[in-house]
Amino acid sequence: MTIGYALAYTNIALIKYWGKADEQFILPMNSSLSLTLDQFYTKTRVQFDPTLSQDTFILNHVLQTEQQKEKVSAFLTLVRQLSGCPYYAQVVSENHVPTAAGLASSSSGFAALAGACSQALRLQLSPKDLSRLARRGSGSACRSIFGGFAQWEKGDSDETSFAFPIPSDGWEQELAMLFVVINQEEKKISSRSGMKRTVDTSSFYPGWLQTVEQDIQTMTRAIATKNFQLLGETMEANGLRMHGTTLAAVPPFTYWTAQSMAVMEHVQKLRQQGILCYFTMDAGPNVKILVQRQQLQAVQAYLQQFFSVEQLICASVGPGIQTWHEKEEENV
Ligand code: 2P0
Repeated sequence: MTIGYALAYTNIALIKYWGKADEQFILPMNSSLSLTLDQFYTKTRVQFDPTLSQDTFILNHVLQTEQQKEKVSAFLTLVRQLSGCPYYAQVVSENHVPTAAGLASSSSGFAALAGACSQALRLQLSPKDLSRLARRGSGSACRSIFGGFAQWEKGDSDETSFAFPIPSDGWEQELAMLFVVINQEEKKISSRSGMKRTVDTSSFYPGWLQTVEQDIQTMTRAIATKNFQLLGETMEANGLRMHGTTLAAVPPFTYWTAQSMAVMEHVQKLRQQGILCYFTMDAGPNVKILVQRQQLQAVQAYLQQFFSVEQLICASVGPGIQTWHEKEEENV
């Protein structure tokens, strides 16, 4: 059987995906918009094999337990249903992302898994259909099929919910994202359960839905006109609103820590000094700062007063998914 490979990069949402309209198909409540980065990626090898009696998943050289491979097995079951291939698979992944630290490993992980499966089974999917498939593993993964800016149009069905690239004429190369890594531990409330609790119980959630599609339009305009200030202000406000919804969930929760808030204050101080930079956060305490490359050094120098060099990871814009296959000896 053919061996499929894929390499996919993580993306960070500038306009967040927060809430599912359909949990089985992973259809989101709102559209989202992201930037794919070059520093964190997943490389995955998949081989469907008639001699296997179960799926196996090796992540960073460690064989995963039943519980650890649950989402991957569910995804492989879906691929078997869609393709008609009856065989179990061996999945080997190298994750160059601090796993589950809020640095979006599921986006690159499931994009790479979808890409490697499609190569292993020679599915010859279009980028749109690969995006739809990746979405079934993890919502944010549908955006990691593309480099640069990507928008996930929420759609209202499996066919109409997928990501597409937003051309920006190379402007994205002038941007950088600085990660302030506060905590690399597994997050206490996964994004999946956090967003579900928020949709089900937060009285602030309707406010989120009222404003997010407007944020997408503003962000699209900021990209089209290369307006960094508008892009940054819209990103920061959208992220704050997403995190606001968790405070009204029942029971309430937050991904912020005192250190996250300290970073937000640093960003505000930098802006007061005339350095344009903006923050966003995902389902964890780490803070990501968007800045134009010409001001990156100034932001780094400032933050190095408070954080170690290891805590400050700088990323540039990254490419879309790469996939390929290798034909094995036909001995089965
Ligand atoms: C995002 N997040 O747009 C948002 C912002 C976290 C906060 O997508 O349940 O791992 O697998 O579809 O994609 C993280 O959630 O969730 C995420 P599932 P996913 O990046």
